[in-house]
Amino acid sequence: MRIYQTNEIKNISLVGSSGSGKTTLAESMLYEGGLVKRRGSVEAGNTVSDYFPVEHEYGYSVFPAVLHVEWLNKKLNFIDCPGSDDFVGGLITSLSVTDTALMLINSQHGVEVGTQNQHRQIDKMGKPCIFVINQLDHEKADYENSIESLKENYGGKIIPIQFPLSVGPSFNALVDVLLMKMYQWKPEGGVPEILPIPEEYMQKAKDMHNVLIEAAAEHDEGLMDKYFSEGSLNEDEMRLGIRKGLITQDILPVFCVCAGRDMGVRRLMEFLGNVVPFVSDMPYPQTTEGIKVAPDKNAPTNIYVFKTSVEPHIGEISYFKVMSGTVKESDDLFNTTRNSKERINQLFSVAGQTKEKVEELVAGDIGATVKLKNTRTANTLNNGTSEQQFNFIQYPDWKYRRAIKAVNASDDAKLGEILNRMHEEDPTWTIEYSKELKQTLVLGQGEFHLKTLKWRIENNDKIPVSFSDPKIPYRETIRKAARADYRHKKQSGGAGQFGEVHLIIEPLIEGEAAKDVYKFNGQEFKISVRDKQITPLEWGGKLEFINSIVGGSIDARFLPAIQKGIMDCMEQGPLTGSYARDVRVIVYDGKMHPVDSNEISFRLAGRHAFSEAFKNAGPKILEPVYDVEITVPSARMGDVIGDLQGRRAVIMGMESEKNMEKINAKVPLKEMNNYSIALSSNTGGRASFNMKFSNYELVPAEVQETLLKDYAETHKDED
Ligand SMILES: Nc1nc2c(ncn2[C@@H]2O[C@H](COP(=O)(O)OP(=O)(O)OP(=O)(O)O)[C@@H](O)[C@H]2O)c(=O)[nH]1
Ligand SMILES: [Mg+2]
Repeated sequence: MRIYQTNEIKNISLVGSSGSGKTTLAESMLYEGGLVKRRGSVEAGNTVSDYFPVEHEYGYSVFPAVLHVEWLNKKLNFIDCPGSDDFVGGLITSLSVTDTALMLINSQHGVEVGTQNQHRQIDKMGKPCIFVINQLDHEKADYENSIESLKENYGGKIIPIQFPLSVGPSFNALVDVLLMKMYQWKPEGGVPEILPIPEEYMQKAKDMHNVLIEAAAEHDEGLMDKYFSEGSLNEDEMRLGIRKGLITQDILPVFCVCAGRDMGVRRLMEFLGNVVPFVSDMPYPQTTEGIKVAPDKNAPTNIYVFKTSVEPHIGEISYFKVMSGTVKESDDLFNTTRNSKERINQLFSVAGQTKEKVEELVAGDIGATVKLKNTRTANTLNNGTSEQQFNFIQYPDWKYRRAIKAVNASDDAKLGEILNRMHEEDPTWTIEYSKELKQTLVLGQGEFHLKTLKWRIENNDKIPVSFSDPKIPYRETIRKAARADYRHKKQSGGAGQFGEVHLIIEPLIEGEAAKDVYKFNGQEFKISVRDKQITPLEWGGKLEFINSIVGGSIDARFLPAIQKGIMDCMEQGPLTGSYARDVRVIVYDGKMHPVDSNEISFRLAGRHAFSEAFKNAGPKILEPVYDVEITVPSARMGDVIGDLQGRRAVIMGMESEKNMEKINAKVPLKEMNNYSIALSSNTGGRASFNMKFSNYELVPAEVQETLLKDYAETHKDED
């Protein structure tokens, strides 16, 4: 294969909501570029992009697929991203290493929630974006509505380059207002016939052409002058102007295709080859130390591994972008992220499952290598002349979590290793072993995201696993002050044990100090603070421990043991065994024995006194509450609110924007367990949400009752 130079390479992400036709378009582009002899289809499970068995089973893309075509003497690298919100990690990764987004719009729906979410991401990352209205042959295709919804969302930046002459099954022609030509296809698509624009469409075409020229002129002073003096621009000038507008994201051009029948695809590729920015046109990426790195093939070699995976027939494979310099076969590189050496044994240019060997790849190009020893996603490798590192991919927070375990306990250790590897493949699969819940949790973006993880483990690693509801990390606290004494005494055989502790506990409230006198059952207890320790707790909240012992009733050396005993109990709260938090403990009296008192006795006395006082101090269970933000089409708002109310949600606000409603709510974590599934079924998959931990709140009385009952039930045998 030819070696492409930096100024011959363009990197493009195929994005758009699920089912808009990215994989189908990729297939048509590869066919037109001569990379495949037959166009496969998603239905038949034989596309170049969707080559993982799990993708065939689901019938849609799960992993971003790296592809390339050679077109007009240029190398167009594509990454076909999965469209579903569940696989947003792949989208973010792909956008990070490409310069342009080709955003497909399903002409049946126009702009969808998925489109909006993805465009927000593109915008945040400052990437040029080209819209492509697809499926124009579909019975329900609606070009006008698609354009309207684009204008509604993105305003005057939307510049249509083409319009179809008819839509639906009869679709076979469009007018291109950049070239001012009509394109027409035979039923099999492919190479179009290029014709003059029919008279009846001429005025519309001219009007759109003028809008395009104005938009193109606006981004370059020279072009503006020319436009004012001559009233027009030639094709090359328009291309230059559009490229500048793309780079600054001021122009969002709109194309028309029918990917399924290979119509409009060649013209789109021509535009990509001629107009879309080269790697060197875009702002240079920065290293972790803020150094901008130009895509210069003569600079020191730096490659950034953006994806690692285990693939059918190949095994471990690492996909990378050459950030600077040139990488050659047999290069010895150094992984600066992990401080280890790597040898590049083979280099490939990739088209899905097909990997074509190449001798070298230059700055700006995307390729793959196999059998690296110790390299993971997001590592930088270089040739030892610099220590630069890149790390520009920021992954979103989780939205859906499940507890996972091996069906056969003997697989547990192996499962741990596999889960770590899965996280390295896709960092949006997060793994947590919770000591508190005694569960291994997998956190991800949605039900299908985690189902895919399960599918991979069961089918690739042959380990049956099961999912269950994750436990909720409840907390316990108290609502009022209480007092308790406890004497620990043991006198069997040799040395005895003796320790007695009198303590008061009360809720620890920020800014409220301990009182001088406490009253219980008419009796007064005077407090004189001799020592105070505030311990921030690992699980949130604090413990304040006050030594108010007078007259040496307990020796100071036993106080740490008492505090330890209290911590034992805080770690396993008396109500449900959950962590306790926000408590003040005042040890004001007790008794020692000159011989039998020791640390263990005071630790036990402290634990029991605390436990008893806790039970009398109006103990309450707290639950984690999350801030949830939901974006939903206005028409489905009622269902979504109704569902939220059934989840004990508190609605904090609503905002409407372009036929969409944004709802902010506080929802207990317990009620969010299957939220992504419910939201999807309430909105036909047209809504999205994100959630972030907010705070702990008291559970309602009836919930507390159920929790106490459940705990008593499961711990019956332990008493
Ligand atoms: N009628 C018609 N159907 C199309 C066209 N393009 C794609 N489709 C169909 O739309 C469905 C989805 O196409 P895909 O190519 O899998 O869509 P995608 O955007 O890759 O979807 P995800 O991988 O889920 O993000 C498939 O059934 C395709 O056959 C088209 O131009 N016309
Ligand atoms: Mg796809």
